[in-house]
Amino acid sequence: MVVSLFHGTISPSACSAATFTYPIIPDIKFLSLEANLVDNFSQNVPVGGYPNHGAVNVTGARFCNVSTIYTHLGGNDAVNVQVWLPTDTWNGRLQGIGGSGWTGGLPGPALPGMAAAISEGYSTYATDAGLGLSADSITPVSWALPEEGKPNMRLLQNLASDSLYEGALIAKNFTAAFYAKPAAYSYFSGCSQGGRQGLMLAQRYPDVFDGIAAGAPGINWNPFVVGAIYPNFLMSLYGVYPPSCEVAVLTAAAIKACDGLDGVVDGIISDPEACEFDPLELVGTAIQCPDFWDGPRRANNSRMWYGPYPDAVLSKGGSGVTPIGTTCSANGTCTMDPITLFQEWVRLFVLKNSTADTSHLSLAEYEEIFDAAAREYDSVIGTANPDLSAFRRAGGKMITYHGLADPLIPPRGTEQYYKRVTALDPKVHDFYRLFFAPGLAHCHGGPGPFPDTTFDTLVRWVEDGVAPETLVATSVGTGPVIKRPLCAYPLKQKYSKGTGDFICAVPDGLGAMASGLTPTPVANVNDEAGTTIAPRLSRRWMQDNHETYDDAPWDDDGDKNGVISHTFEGRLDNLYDQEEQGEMEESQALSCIEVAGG
Ligand SMILES: [Ca+2]
Repeated sequence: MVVSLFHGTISPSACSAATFTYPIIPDIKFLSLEANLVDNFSQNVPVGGYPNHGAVNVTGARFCNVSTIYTHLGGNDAVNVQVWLPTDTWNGRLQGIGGSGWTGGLPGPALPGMAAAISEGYSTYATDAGLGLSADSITPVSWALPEEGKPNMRLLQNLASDSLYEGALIAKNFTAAFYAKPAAYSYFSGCSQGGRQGLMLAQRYPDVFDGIAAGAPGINWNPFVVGAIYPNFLMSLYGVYPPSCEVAVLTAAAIKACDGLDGVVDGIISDPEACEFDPLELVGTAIQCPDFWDGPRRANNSRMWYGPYPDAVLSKGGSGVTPIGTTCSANGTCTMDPITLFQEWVRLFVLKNSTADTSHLSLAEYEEIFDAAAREYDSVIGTANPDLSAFRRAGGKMITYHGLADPLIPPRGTEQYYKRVTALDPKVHDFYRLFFAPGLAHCHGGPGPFPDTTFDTLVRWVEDGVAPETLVATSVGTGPVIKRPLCAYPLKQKYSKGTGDFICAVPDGLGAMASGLTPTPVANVNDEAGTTIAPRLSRRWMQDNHETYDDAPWDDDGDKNGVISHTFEGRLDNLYDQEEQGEMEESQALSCIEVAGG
């Protein structure tokens, strides 16, 4: 719980439409406003309901629910925004809650998060982006294609970007009116679609929020979405529809093969990059899973996008969100359950045809869809602009975490984006940090620890200037509680055999040289009792791994103690693995190597 920056209570009678005035936003016409006092409100918000936080039990909350509807001039849309304002416990801050799946926030996904936010004293808001209060989070079919051949670009643009700025302005305006004082700090919190919204805010509306928590972000929209139907494409291409038990066996075999690579067998692959499990050794040639893990490739074998890491659960999940979904009859015949969440993007937006059959594509057709999606929609919803300089200048801070066992949004896409941001701004860690979460599924779930401290860590960064070296994460579920610190990328979790501790270590190779982060080992918390063991120097890790200090060229601060005391000012940044990046970045990397050599 944060320190309150507002003291006093607001009379319930202030919860009246007369209290609020509309902000001036170009090209917008407000249609209605309602203010209703909600009293004695209770809700049990589980993990996942309040993005970037843990579970919260809301009891007896009182707040003013301000609902407004506006339209874009000539847009023929109706955007719903709800702003919730606690009457007695406002902490002086605003926390916007993002959406998930195909929704902007309202009606469903944001409501638990809003409830939890008011219980912690935040004023909060969410938008439906104009998609309608009955919009489905798994499919955009209710709004995407009102007329064959003509996707609803107004609503797509609302979802992609416009509603983010507008909703924030409305929420700030209503907050200031209700308390007769503007919010001292404004935050945005989301995961998945909500994570993408956070990145879009940083990229396009850089001065709206002081802090953004953007988990497992659906950025790189076109390659990731079209890439996500690749398993469906492969299944139909090869005519192989593996039952879920078969896929589960593959996943389990991959975990078994690679679990120990991080130094401890605990069911979690902390270093999936090192995992070279080959399922063909196990099951024969009919299974195409290695292609899927690798991600889609063109006919000439060049990479289109990334697949998930091998410990991602592919065969189970809700209807329409399972990467390798099949339904099998009693006689053993299996058919495909398409991953609706992403197939509809192809059908309704890329092909613009509500009856298009995407179940039997050739590789050439798949490539054309992939390229067409990028051509037409990257500028709308790509959310991959690496230039965050305006966000930095505005003083913003941002944290992204991403589960390494995410089956829906490949963490390697987020890593690639972060590398691209770093290439433009070697000191990105000053304002934007990325934390990978081993064993964590999409946003939450899975055996790996979940960083329920993300949002509060962000608040400390924004308000107290405490930049997070690690994110404390705790597993959720039925097994023993595992608590581990997640490491700021490019540092990696590494298990130290000598002590039984996980530390944040510089990965092999030159990648971390200019990270700007000190690879100070962090506490082990492998945790029955929650005991925290004192941090120790990374010297220890290096000794354990039989490396000499001379092998640590990044440790150039004079004492060769394995600790970077200052950064290289970014001159080595582009020595990252450039394999999958474009020509421009390769040439940048070459010039950087020359600088380093000189
Ligand atoms: Ca392990």
